[in-house]
Amino acid sequence: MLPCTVTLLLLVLDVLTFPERGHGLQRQKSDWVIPPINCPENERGPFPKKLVQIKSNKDKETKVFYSITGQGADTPPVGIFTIEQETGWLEVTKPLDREAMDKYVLFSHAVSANGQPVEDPMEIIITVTDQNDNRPVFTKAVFHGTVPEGAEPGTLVLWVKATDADDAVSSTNGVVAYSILSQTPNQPQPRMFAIDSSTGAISVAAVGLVAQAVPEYTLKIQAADMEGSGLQATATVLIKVQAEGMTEMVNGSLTTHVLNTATGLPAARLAVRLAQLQEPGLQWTELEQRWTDGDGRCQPLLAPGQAKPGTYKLHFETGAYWQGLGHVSFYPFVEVVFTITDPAQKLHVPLLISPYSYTTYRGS
Ligand SMILES: [Ca+2]
Ligand SMILES: [Ca+2]
Repeated sequence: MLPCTVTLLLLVLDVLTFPERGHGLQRQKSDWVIPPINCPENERGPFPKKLVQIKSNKDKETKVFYSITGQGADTPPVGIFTIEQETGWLEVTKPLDREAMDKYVLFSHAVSANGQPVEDPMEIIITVTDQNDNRPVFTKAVFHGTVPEGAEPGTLVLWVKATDADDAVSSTNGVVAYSILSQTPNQPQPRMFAIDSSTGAISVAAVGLVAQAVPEYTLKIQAADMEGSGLQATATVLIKVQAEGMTEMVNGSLTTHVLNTATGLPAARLAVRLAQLQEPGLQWTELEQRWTDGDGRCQPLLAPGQAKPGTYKLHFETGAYWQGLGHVSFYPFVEVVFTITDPAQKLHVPLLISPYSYTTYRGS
């Protein structure tokens, strides 16, 4: 004897049959699962192209006419899917674009010659399967970073990012892997920096960063989808090597300094990043990155005339700083969010830190 929770919906070959109404039993929705119909994007014609044949077993008793409603049928985008009313063949009429719409929910209907429904409407889900038709796109053509000279291997310099519109969940078409293609100059050795292939974090790979010898490195980097074996994009990374104690205190419209209150000394070699809240969608966009020098100061984060009214954020990598001194900090980082209303006014945002506290104030 069959258990009463038997799946009543059948997908045999290319035929999708309306679920039978239970013989006096109340049908429970959980009893039947509609298999999604897969349709690859960018299909070549000729169109219309058959996807699946919808069938009602009532066709043994009466002539059945089929129709569909829903997304892609009678609601926008209208007319992508049609059904042959007498045969029940569901067809796609044009190439699909998964990146525009990855799923369509339709209902199929079956009526007799006098227009009376002979079945309950059946939900049909069409899943658009991915093709690798988008290459990765770097969020910037040129990324800028700064590193203090003498920085130890492992020191984080900056992050790069590339996006890919393809499917990164059920395929690797949208999974980007990063690599460094070249470094100029190749001194003191060719691999001064390394990139994390999955996160895009660029860090110091070798000792020997000396500002006087090489004040700036140019890296050519690559992002490739399919985890590195697919379509490619390239970008440039400029990394300034900041000389020890050489920060010019030119007048800027936004400056900072960091003081270690546990020792009373300036906090040197602490990474500071400036971001601004920008449209679209009010996201934090990183503007600048600096390292504090031996005086706990860095080059102005905004040069005179560069400031615009808006909301800004200074991100201080205090956790890594304390870790470098052999301490554990309660705060993995410190972020100070502030508004600039008068761009002409000089703004100084100092930070005083210990492993267990921090203080900031508006200076000038
Ligand atoms: Ca892709
Ligand atoms: Ca695609």
